[in-house]
Amino acid sequence: MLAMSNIALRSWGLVRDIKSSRRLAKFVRLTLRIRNVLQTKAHCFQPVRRLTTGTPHFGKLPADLPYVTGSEHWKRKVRSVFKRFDLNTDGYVTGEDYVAFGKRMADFRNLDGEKAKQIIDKCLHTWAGVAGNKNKITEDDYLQSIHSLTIQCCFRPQLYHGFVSAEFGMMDIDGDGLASKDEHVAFFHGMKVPMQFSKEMFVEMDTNKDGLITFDEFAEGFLDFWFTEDPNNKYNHFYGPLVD
Ligand SMILES: [Ca+2]
Ligand SMILES: [Ca+2]
Repeated sequence: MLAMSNIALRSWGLVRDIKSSRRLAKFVRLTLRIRNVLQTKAHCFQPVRRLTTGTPHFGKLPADLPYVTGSEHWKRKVRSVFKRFDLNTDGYVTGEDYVAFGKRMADFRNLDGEKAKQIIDKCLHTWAGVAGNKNKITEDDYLQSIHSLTIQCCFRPQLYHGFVSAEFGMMDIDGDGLASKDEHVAFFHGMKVPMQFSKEMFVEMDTNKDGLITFDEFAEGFLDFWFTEDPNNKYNHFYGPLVD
């Protein structure tokens, strides 16, 4: 699983050549809709069973999600995430920011030693997938790279094994396959988002109202945040309130 995640994360890679992605995107834009029709769900759907507590059941599959036009609202969401993870507010997202994010989560849960290290390691694992061979990412790079990736047909089927799993893994601090309210608060605290916003988003994400967030529920919110452009989507605050 880890190897699969690493492969998928590298392929998500915000680090890859943006110019190449743009050239590819011109071709992909023409073929994406055709491919989405031709792809069966069985081909696209590769659930991360280790992270689920029952039969995986996603409301939407990555290939079902609409083409991302890159609207102003969508850009605002992406810029908001960038600012959340630029914890030292120096204008770059770096490994240092992800370490700080992990430390903030560990401190919030009063964890130190090996347990804190495990959290930070998971954050650095996610950073490695984001960064690839770069050591820092600007806001514009982040925006352009993510948009290029969202319109690549080969990227969507890999999502569950890559970024969704990695981000859920960061939130699921104790690794039991579920995100509790406390873990969600810690995740928001890691990004310097006040607790009240965690409570509001948790209610939205916990669709079966059992007080826990499954991988399925997390994935639904994640996919809606990154692949939809509705200003009224209930997951717009998936990473806290949007910045101006
Ligand atoms: Ca930074
Ligand atoms: Ca957990």
